Amino acid sequence: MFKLPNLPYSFDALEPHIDAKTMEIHHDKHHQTYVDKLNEAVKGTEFANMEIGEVLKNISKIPQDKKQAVINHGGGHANHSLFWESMTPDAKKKEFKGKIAEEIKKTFENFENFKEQFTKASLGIFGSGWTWLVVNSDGKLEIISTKNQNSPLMNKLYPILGLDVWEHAYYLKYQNKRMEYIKAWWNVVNWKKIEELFKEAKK
Ligand code: MN3
Repeated sequence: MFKLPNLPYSFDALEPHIDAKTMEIHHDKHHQTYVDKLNEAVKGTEFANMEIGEVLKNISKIPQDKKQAVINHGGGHANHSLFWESMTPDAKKKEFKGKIAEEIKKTFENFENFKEQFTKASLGIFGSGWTWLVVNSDGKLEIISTKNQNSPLMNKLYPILGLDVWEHAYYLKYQNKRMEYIKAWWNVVNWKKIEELFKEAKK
């Protein structure tokens, strides 16, 4: 059975950038619902005992009547698990450096360019979805967007940074101002974690 992971910090830890009430509802209610519905969908199947990443990589093997539920709720579970980990109240101590910084500069020329492209992709999503920094099958970095809770893992892309642009992620504090939310979010990105995930992805 899949379980809701604990937040690695308190609900108010990302204030003022992300408010405590949003974090509480987002983690305890939204993410919990993805976990519950995923468990419902895979109950009694071999997929119930797999890692969520493995389930999503093998999405084509999921029986047709359960497939969309696993895409939605399995994706929701995987995406949010990464989202919590990729933010930190100690962003200043976990700044942009190391191998991932080198690779981003190599791919996007400089950090500002990368940020601009990532932000543009996030603003360009119509409706609900995510923007990702992924490592592709050639080991190269790419910025992509996905709709709803579709996980990059279903397309053999390994996500190392993800931004949730569903309104539930920001509406309480930022209402319709997605740009303000994105700007604030950059202040809490955990580059140390992204570096770890990048090294894992390269293996
Ligand atoms: Mn969300």
